[in-house]
Amino acid sequence: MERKWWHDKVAYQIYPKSFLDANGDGIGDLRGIISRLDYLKELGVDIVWISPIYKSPFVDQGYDIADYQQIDPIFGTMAEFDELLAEAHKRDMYIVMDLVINHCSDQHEWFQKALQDPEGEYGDYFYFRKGKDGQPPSNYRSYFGGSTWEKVEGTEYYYLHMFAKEQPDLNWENPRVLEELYSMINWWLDKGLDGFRIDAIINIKKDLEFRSFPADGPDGLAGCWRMVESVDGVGEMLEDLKRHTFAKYDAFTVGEVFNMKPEELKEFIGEDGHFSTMFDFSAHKLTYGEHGWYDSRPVQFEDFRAVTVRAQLESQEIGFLANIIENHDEPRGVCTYLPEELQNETGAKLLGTVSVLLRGIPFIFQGQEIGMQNCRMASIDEYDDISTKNEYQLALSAGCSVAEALEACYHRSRDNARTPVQWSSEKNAGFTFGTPWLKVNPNYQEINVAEQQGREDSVLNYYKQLLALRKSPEWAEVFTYGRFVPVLEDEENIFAYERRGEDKSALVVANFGLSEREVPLPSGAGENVLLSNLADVKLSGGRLELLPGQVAVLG
Ligand code: TEU
Ligand code: CA
Repeated sequence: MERKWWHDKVAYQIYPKSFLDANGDGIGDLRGIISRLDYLKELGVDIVWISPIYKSPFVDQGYDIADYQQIDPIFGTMAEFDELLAEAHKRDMYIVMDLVINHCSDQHEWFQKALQDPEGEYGDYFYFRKGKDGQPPSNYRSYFGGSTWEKVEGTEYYYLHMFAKEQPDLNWENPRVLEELYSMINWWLDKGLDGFRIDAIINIKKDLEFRSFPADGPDGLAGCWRMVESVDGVGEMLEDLKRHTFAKYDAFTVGEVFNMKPEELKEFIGEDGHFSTMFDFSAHKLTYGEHGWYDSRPVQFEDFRAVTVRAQLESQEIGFLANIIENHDEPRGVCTYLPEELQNETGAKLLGTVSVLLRGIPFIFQGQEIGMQNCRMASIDEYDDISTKNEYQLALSAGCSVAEALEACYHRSRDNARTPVQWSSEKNAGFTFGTPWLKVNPNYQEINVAEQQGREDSVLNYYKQLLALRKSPEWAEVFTYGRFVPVLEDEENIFAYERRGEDKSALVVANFGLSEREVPLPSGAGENVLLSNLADVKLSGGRLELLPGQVAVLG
């Protein structure tokens, strides 16, 4: 496998509104990010992905872009962005922005012009279609609920939006749209940007017949992903995109790809794949309910292990996956993948170790490094997220009580990851001296950066050791290129794997159970303890004893 500059890097996701507010308006900003670059460097981070900071009306928190070449004033200025880029590069760090090009905001100039004349030049930048017998062109349900088709008042036309109605889908069949998007992307890369995280990209290829599907819910609609899954040709679009942009700059790209067919992995992340890497969402998919959040079930350990192992085995001959336990669309990993008894510092370290040492590019979401947790809200009014509001209503109309619907939000809401980063035990967790745009998790008195910086056995200090181990001259080769070999697969509640390099290997053994365990060491395993989340690792006669929630890395 040809070596690439990003293979051995560690990435960190910043959700800018909630990272750090420097000017007291309650919203995180570029100044805040710049002031914490040293913190990230010290943690061991190389690549920083920043969720959208472009000009936006924030209907979907910046994933609705009104101008791709401007920084939204709530975050700062283009000069501050340039400063951020320069400061990152000075520290040998890389900046990756979010590329949201399946759709834009309804406030974008293109869409405003299109609305004035759906049959004109700009109408063709989007998907305007006439309705059928007073009904929308098809029965698709958008990802955020309701029809994907919004009527343009005073005309016969509807436009397509796979997400909110304020996020009209861009017409990727129109060469002028591609020209505009490619030149915008290259404009950022010319500035020195190091790459992109590419949003919802699998949706760009539509079946232009827009056929209806059998309804799959009480609303009489069918999930719009059905249309995406039933059409070929996204690969050609992605190749064209890459050839005209990223490839020319050796940029790093990470795709947000749902609904890919397993046999397409090589096409997506192989040596000449569409992207450098893409997220492994297989564990996250275990949280899906049949109809929505309200009927989702807790993740079972065996399933978590099985899907993670499968993704590792399927990808390792092909390329690199991006490994996550949480992001801005997911609840906190500690609350999702661990039993309640382990939703603590021990558990945060356990989960972090298992995720970070997998084969692939580790992505850490802000706050994960201190073990931040889901946040209870007193009512739906305390939530901000558009998707949460939709799922809440869905739960109520399915017959859930208010308490049940709120409980579902507590487990699944995207806002669980979006509460402000807990920097200290001061007012508002040190996130802002103003009023935070979203509630601060009340547990900030116990869980915060400042406290953890001052305590040797904190989650934060553990993450530093973990990343340092992964990148150490001694072990970087093994953890970057070593094969992933699952071991001890018959042991209940044990997640264990080897990373097998050319001339040495490391072994990760994690006890996700609540009782003490003794397991045999696989033959040939090294007996030096490289890292553990609990002080004592008992190792003798080829057997390893693990306390509940304990993980040990041997080499
Ligand atoms: O997400 C795409 C996506 O399909 C999932 O977000 C999912 O449908 C959603 O989380 C339902 O809970 C990306 C971004 O990550 C997300 O934040 C945006 O809202 C979305 O695209 C639209 O741009
Ligand atoms: Ca601010």
